[in-house]
Amino acid sequence: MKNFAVQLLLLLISFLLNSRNGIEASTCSNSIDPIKYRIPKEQPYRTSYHFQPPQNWMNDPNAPMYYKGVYHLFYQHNPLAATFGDIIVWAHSVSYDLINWIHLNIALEPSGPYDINSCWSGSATILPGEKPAILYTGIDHYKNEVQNLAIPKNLTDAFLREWEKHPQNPVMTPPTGVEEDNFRDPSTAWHGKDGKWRVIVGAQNGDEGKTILYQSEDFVNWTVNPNPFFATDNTGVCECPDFFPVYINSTNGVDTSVDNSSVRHVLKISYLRKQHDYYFLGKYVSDKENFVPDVEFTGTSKDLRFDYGKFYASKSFFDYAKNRRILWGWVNESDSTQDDIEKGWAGLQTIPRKVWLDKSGKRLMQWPIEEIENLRHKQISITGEKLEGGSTLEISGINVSQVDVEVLFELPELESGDWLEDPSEVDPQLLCSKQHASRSGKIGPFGLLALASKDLTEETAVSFQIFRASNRYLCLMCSDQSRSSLRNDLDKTTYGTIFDIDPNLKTISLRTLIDKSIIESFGDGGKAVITSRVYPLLAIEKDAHLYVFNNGSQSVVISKLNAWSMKQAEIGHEGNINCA
Ligand code: DQQ
Repeated sequence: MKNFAVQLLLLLISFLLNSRNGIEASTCSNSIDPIKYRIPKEQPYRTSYHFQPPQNWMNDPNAPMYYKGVYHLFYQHNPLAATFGDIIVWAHSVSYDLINWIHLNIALEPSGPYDINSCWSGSATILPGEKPAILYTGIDHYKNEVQNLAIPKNLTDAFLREWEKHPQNPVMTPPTGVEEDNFRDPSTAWHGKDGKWRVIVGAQNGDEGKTILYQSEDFVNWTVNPNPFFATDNTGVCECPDFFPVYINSTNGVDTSVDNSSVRHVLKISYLRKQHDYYFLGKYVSDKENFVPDVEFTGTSKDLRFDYGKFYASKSFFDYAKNRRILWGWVNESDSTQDDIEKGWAGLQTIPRKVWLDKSGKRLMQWPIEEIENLRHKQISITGEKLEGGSTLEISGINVSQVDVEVLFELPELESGDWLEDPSEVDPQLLCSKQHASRSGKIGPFGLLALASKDLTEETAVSFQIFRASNRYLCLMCSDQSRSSLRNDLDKTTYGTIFDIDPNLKTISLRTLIDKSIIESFGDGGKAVITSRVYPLLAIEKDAHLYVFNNGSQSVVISKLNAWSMKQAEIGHEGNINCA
């Protein structure tokens, strides 16, 4: 009965959303026939407000864009199974607010010799005259990687449902010095001062990872630049490069083509060997057509990452409706392939994040988009509560298995923090995993115990610990999965990062978005982010608990805490992604 009501609601939503555009729902017209919808009934780990396909496998976010009032998200999808497959397609969903979605028909699927073995990742660019174009990687009939162009069939369709592949495909083939099976993931293009388009493509030659720059006047005929745009030794392939400007003095976003003295540039690389997304702040030297990072890649924990947890193949876009740059990232599962097959799905996207340059100019800041706050309903607040060393405080009265919690901790004198001899030698992930959050330091660890069972045999501790070193203070932020589940057959890697804090800091904030099996935590206003996947056995649904804790010997004060149960996002379906 309940299921029927939900289905009815989804149909109604889909109808209402479609009728806003005067468009009829399309039928199952694509040639790939997905298996019948078969998500099992019991789904304690399926999220309620994160983006997920109706079923089966999802990895990279592709070509996110805002176009004429509608947000688009395409994604790498195996329509046939909950595992990565031999044939990967571009699935497509649309939204008016980046939170509630309508799933549409598959947008790109193998069809020609240039993509017959899969349509891999790529990006969108909006060309003059408000014409979106997609560049994507095709796995061709030789299993080589080539770049292809697709444009919407009908620009008057607000959902841009159908895409036409260009007759000149492929528009880029592996150039000299690039391995034929390691040439992929074209970025969003930018327009140079000479009126030509530029785009970068990820590549590999032996151990060298690089991004290759192409130029074009018409977006169809592309010329390769002989020198790499950016290269790193001993890294292997650069996947999903993302290149964009950020304002020096504003949190607003800026269009990808802007290049003047008010901006700096960011290059993000997903290094396959590391399975992490690293970003570099630096200078775009347009006359040499290369990128010079402020700080070289070291391959250590000192390199800057968007997220120090599970997060990969991210992609940003400029949302000109709200003048902000938004970042999406793929969050893989931490359970087994067999679990994924049984669940009927695998892969999430993070809550879209606004990204901007920190005042220091040395790192990016990230924050969940404001629209997510529309899902907040029942609220619990605490102010001015002292947390003695060794104490915990339960946050109850709301549904804490899908919750948005913001805490501001008042700190004791930073001078009383633990001493760190040589911060440059610290591996924060190792430090977080060597000592469980139950260890006692001086200022911390303190933070949240998320998705915890009543008896605390299951808990994921998201914590801060303050350290002092000569002439500086630092905060270690950890997300400790070691006790996240009574199950042992899970990837329970503990994540961590360490960052400098202001010597006059009096308070530090932690915002955590918990949604069944994902915990996304934003430390110090978005300076450091850690995403974890957890699958508790006991701490599910009504049996999940949330605590604030302090294991430091010094007290901290909960200066302000607000936690909201989160409503379920509304998901509509149209097309064959959910038809059988
Ligand atoms: N995923 C895609 C590739 C990309 C990789 C294939 C990154 O295009 O390099 O699904 O996760």
